[in-house]
Amino acid sequence: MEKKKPSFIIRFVRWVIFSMAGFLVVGIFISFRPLHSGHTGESNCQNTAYNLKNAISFYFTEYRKYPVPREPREDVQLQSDHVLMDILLGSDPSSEGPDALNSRRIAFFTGKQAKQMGEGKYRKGVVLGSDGGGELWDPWGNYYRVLLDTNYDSRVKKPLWDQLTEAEELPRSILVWSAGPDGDFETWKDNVKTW
Ligand SMILES: [Ca+2]
Ligand SMILES: [Ca+2]
Repeated sequence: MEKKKPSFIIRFVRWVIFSMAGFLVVGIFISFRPLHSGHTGESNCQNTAYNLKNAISFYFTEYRKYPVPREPREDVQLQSDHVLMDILLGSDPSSEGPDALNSRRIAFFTGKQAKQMGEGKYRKGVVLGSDGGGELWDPWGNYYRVLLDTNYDSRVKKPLWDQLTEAEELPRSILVWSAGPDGDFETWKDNVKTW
């Protein structure tokens, strides 16, 4: 006896069910696919480095100087620890005295809260203290480094690890960089920088 062919409706319903199952499998695969953490970390790091640079620019616009205790004769290198960040977060401990560096207590920098890494380290954001001061950490548990044109000649020495150009000086006023995923400032290929 000849086998009866399934009707068009049944074939259509089967086709719809198989297609939906296919989409479901693809959707599950995409949603559970691990994110490339290195890449997302680098773009977060780049954005944060520019935010820090902009915060220092806003500070300069407000106070017509850089956030350092005394005007040095040389350019000054800092890192995103309490010394710099307390000032930029509007919580400078000397804000009342004559040496105040942010007497208007303006928060020039705002950022997401950092995540704990253990051993006193944090990553990807700001750790606020009880006094409102804080520290800024990169996505791999290190501070950002900052070089400021505090002798006001509109240029800064290029960090030695940067081998992309032969120039010894850069026509910049503020440099911000991170050691990158390997946590080593000397290995320049993975470093994240604002110039
Ligand atoms: Ca300079
Ligand atoms: Ca590095």
